[in-house]
Amino acid sequence: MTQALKGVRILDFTHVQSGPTCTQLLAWFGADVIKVERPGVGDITRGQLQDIPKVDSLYFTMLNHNKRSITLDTKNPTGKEVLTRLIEECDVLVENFGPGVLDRMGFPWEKIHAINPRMIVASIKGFGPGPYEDCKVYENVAQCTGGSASTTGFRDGVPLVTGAQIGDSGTGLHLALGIVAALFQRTMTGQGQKVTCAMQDGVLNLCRVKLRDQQRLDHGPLKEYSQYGEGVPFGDAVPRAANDSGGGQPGRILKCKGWESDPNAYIYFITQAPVWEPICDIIGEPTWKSDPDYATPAVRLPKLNAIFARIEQWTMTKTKFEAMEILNKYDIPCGPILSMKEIAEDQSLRATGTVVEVDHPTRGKYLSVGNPIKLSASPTDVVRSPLLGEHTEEVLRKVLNFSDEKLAAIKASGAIGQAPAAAAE
Ligand code: CAO
Repeated sequence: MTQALKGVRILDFTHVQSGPTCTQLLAWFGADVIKVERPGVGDITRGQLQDIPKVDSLYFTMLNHNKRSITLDTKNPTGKEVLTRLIEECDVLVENFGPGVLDRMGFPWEKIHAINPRMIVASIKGFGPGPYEDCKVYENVAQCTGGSASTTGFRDGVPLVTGAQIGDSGTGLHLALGIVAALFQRTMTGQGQKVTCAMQDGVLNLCRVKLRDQQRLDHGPLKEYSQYGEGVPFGDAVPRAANDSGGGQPGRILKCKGWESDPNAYIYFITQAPVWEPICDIIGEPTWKSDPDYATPAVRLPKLNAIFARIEQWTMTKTKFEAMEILNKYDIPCGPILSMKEIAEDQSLRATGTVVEVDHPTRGKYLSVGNPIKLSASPTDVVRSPLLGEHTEEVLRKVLNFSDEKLAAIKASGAIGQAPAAAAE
């Protein structure tokens, strides 16, 4: 079986998290991803958050599977020649450098387009054109500027960032879609194009329901938010709504049996209108089915706190898994709060390849997230991340067809640094 992006060659100038997320996805769909790293240094994450001395960090390995690594100093004149040849041979250049870096390197879009008119140049920046376009950005900055932080947390507390990396991995995912769209368009036009995605824009795209609520505020209070039932007036901006679903189907995180000692003994419970009657039966309030004060979604909205408190009396008598099993029999949408430990041990996630065990020559075995997007005719086999410069010679010989003499001259120029680390497999 072949893979969806087989034959597509990616020149990968990404680093840290946002860009590598994108190119890892492309590699998982079968693209040949050639990651370019600075000789002797590499992606900064190789050495960050190291849990084992001198071994590529999990931060790096978990974002760079299925890629090849070459070392190349693109500020070195010979390095620029090699880069020019790589641009000729590749289909897509992906980068998430700080603003202006590619231009300073001597490879603005116009030049790349002139070298290879079919090349797609895909970039992540913190902000799009405007007052902040020159700013460097990391995950939490994007969460704050994209609307997520102001709407996350408790009403009386400070804004909160979320553990889901919506700024980095979220934007990488957006960029990957832009790249495949541009590749598809190229099949008809024969031309490359620029693909850009700003982290602020990516986060906002994921926070669109809050922009929806911002506009609904102009027409009255947000009745799905618990503060409505509490009689707390709304201000002029969407408030933080804690664990309220805030949507058409009210939901909350509720305690389950064992919550006193287990920080994750909770369940998310949604009171979807079509299953209101079974909910009433299960929690022991059958009269709520016909009681005009409870029978319709609209009359329940001001009483959400009291309703969820009553449901919680029931969930506290069950473990989160028992509650899930009972509720699902009646199609009541709910989900246990799963810890990372529980997810790591979940055999069904292993079976689907969503969680994979990978072997690495210097690290040994570790767990990673596999491809969350499953294509029936393009399976993903997760391959360990490359060592720094592991494929430099291989790429220069086989992709660029450089001779021994040419390779020796490049080595002598210092453009590819020291001899690449050998894989001890
Ligand atoms: N050879 C020679 N030089 C190289 C090179 C190579 N192979 N690869 C990179 N470099 C140089 C660049 O030319 C640049 O040098 P100059 O500043 O002199 O032009 C430098 O290394 C990289 O600069 P940078 O601004 O990208 O890196 P940084 O560590 O200062 O900033 C970051 C990191 C992430 C804040 C910045 O890249 C950024 O804002 N990126 C866009 C937004 C983004 O993706 N953020 C998410 C990161 S994940 O949390």
